[in-house]
Amino acid sequence: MPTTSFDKESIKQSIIGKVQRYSGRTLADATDQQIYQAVASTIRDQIMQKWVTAREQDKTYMGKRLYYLSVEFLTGRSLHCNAVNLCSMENVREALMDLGINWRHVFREEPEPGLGNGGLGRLAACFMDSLASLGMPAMGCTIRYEYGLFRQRLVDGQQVEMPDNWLENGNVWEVAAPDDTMEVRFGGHVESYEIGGRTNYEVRDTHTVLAVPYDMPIAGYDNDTVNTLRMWRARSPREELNFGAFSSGDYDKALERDLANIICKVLYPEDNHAEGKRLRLIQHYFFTSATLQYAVKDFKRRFGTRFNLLPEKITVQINDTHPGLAIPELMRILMDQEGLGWDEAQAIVCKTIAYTNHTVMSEALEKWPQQMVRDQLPRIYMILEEMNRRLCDRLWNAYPGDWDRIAHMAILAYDQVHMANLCVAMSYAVNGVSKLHGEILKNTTFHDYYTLMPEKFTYITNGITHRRWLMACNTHLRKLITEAIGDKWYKEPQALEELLPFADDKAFREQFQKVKQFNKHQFNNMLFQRQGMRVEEDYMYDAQCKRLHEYKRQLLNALHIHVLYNRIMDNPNYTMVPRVFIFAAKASPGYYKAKLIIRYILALAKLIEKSPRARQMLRVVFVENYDVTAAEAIMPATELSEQLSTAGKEASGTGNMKFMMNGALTIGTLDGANVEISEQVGMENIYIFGMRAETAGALEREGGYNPMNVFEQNAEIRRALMQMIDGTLMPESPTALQALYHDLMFDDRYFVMKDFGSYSMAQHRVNEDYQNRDKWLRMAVINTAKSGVFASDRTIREYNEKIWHLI
Ligand code: 26Q
Repeated sequence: MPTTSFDKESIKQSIIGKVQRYSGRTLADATDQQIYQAVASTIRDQIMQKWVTAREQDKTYMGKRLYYLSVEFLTGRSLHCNAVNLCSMENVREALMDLGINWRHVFREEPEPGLGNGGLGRLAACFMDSLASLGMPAMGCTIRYEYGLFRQRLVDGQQVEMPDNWLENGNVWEVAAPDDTMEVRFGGHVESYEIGGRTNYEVRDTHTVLAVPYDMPIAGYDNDTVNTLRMWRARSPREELNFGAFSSGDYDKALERDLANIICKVLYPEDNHAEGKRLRLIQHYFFTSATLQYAVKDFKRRFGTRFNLLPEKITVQINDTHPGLAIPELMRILMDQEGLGWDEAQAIVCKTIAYTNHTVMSEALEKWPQQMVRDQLPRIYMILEEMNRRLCDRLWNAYPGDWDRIAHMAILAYDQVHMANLCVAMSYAVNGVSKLHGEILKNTTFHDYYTLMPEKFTYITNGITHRRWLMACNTHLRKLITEAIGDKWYKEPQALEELLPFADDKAFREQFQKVKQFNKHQFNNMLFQRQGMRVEEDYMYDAQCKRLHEYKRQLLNALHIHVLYNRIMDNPNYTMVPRVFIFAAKASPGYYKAKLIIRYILALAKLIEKSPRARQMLRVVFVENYDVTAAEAIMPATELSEQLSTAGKEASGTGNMKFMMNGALTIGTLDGANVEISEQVGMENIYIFGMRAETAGALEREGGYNPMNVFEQNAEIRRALMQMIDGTLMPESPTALQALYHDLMFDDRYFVMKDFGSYSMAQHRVNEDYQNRDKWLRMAVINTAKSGVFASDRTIREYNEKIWHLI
């Protein structure tokens, strides 16, 4: 049973003592940051107690271990969730209260590690929480970026990027593990030599970089499991020598130092877009190689050189193709370092690595120029060539003469390395992240592979950890639910379904509403603290929070608000339920159109602010610097969740689940996990609109449609579009939005115009239903009650049953 020696009194003493020892201050003189450090390290002490025991047990553990490789882990702040998982939150809160300190003020001092872009990175973090909470032995592996995703500011109606120096005040949660340092080699050339009839390969004249692990403990909920999130940091193997090397003209050695200093510098800010940048390739290989070397070292510690056992004792899940070089890297280690032959090595690799796909957008499928891989990783490239040769032999037998198909399926083709083909061909499981996405992978993206090896393909619908996304971020709702149905749902989130009868209980609905009202107030506190702004708390809260991307169609939402504005201004009798439209989104710094959409939204917000009458019904707020912390304030306050992606494009979505769990209704397309949300709650408790995935896919393959018809037939759209370019929106730069106008009119590849009518009608139904308070609240309660299947505990159990077989 979990240790619970950290009662209120000992927590108080610990905080006072630490403030004194670390900061040389009394509590009364300490800053919030100093108090935060003391509280966090108190909680850390508690985790460390368990971690020590967990690591002792690890040493003798002979079962299977999971390595979850991801180039991003968007963990969010740790203090609150750690306190929740240790069941210490009440004690911490009361201890601080006794000391005259508001816990919220202390907790907000924690810097958020922005080590991810969006969905894929946040999913990895939710998985870590569920793995530990279900007691599964797992290690998350990633890069310790010095700078996380840029911080976003909005200046003069535009996004401005600032560096995210998240390590500025140190990181309480990490512990360096220099004993597990690995060497990762780049460049050089391959030499071969024969020994006893066998050809061996060695790479000479490489640039060597040290990979030093920094470990972050991941404590399970109310159990003794503490897993590790291992973040690799690059170091130069010859820090001292280098300066000398540089001045003496040994530039290769100097490069070695520079390489080490630059690898972990910054997270690439592109989401769902794969640019073939050399440094990115180096980042991917760096952490993948370090992880696999470590995994094999640990395997050997446990099982010696009985490598035939490897697939039984280790499983490697790669989060999209980014860590896909794990495949040739494991081959390299087994052959070049452990002396296995090709066939033996490949049989092991193909039973050890499993691949999750997160996108079907062609611009996000990872490809590398062959020359780049050959230059940076010559031995890995050789292995890829041989792998490709053998694969193409096999494909030739299956599809004799069908060159186009074979090239389409090959690892190496048209001077590029196709990471998705590598991962599909060489892994033992390929999964999509929602039911619809799984179908699209089988029928379209990987159709040819599916025909050849159907047994590999599966889907596992994403999930979110209900501990962060309900228990921690919405404390009042947590209490209300627990009063109604008890606390079984903490460990079995599907028990949330027991809330269903309460949807018909008027007193409960009113309580539910009161919690929402409180959360709207808390949202405003955050908004005021972050950007000095407040909005009405009695308006409906409607939110679209996610990365800015054309396929996610923030533009559809904005265009609709624009039309509403015109209706209000044109018709003195027009009324609607007053609404706050919340946007939060970062655009990749180089994504011109995404940035333009932000400008459009901000211009709309400004236009509305100028009209007292419009403001009585409409407010638009753009929450700056969307991050996990902002989401934790937005989700609980939201009543309507906007999930507008062009059908077939959003692999799953996970924000949709967070809103739903917190009692928001969804307005959305039948895309990604929205499909399953609609199945859970029933069509009467969700607002579905727009083209279906099949229709949209067919239309796309036909080469699109002519938006001009919509323009001609719909006077409201026509008016809004004209205002985009006539100076109504941005009098100071009337032509700025021209590119948006142009795409809507002539190149509407995401079907914004086509879906507008249907969206507008769905919004009309929302407006009607919201006025029936009982009806709306009933639907809201049903949404929370049905959200249990979208808890990541369910997702992780499914991965374990279908793919990992850990316990
Ligand atoms: C790859 C190579 C080079 C440069 C960039 C990239 C890159 C980086 C990030 C490619 C893709 C991503 C991120 C993808 C992502 O977040 N996908 C989302 O994954 C979620 C979790 O499964 C889904 O819910 C979302 O639907 C999906 O968009």
